[in-house]
Amino acid sequence: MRYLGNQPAIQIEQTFSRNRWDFVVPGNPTVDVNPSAVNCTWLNIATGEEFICVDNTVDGNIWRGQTGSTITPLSTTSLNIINYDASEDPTIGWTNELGTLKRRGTSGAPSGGYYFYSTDAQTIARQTLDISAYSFDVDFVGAKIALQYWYSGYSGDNDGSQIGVRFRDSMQNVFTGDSYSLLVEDDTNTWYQVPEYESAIPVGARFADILMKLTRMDGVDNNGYMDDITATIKPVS
Ligand SMILES: [Ca+2]
Ligand SMILES: [Ca+2]
Ligand SMILES: [Ca+2]
Repeated sequence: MRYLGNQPAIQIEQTFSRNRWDFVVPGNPTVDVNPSAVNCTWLNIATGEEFICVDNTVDGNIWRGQTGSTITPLSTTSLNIINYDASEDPTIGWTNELGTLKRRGTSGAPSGGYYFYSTDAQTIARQTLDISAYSFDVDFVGAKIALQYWYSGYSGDNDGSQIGVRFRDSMQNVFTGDSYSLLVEDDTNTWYQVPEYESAIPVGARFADILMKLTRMDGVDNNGYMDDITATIKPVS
């Protein structure tokens, strides 16, 4: 490259004039930039993409990029977990990773006629959810997954249950380890809903493995009863 006088400096001055953009940053805007007015502009100097603020609601501002991308507050979205078909068959939608997931009928289940249990020392069953629809939020804004379920147990033992998650990339390659909620168990033959177990979704994640984990501590049956598992995508706040 040849440098003639101060031409390169002038060129940079003209290209990245701060009179033209309100924000000049090597990255995309986020929903908590909180510009003073709509129509504030943003230049991502890493990609060259320009953005304009179309809504400056505090911590919920919306930006539109020149390539059509939109940075907007992620609304909470429930994912479809296939665990309650008409028969609540544990072989539908779930893949055993350890042991064998089974069902047991009871009038006391939180919903339907059955809940999950097993007869193994430990059972882990997986259901893989496609979260690629949230890739923009996952990669540029920040998103988390919240898992919840109902649990119960047998009064004569300490068997318990956990809900977990691991993430996969676009090729379904696993690229994070498993993480689980704390083990819970019941001695009153009552059904309780666990608090939501939240996990940040790492950049690049396109699939989430939802993991049911039942652990036997006593007896022959694995009485870490589980039912009504839900998964929700939420914005990181
Ligand atoms: Ca049920
Ligand atoms: Ca118990
Ligand atoms: Ca048991």
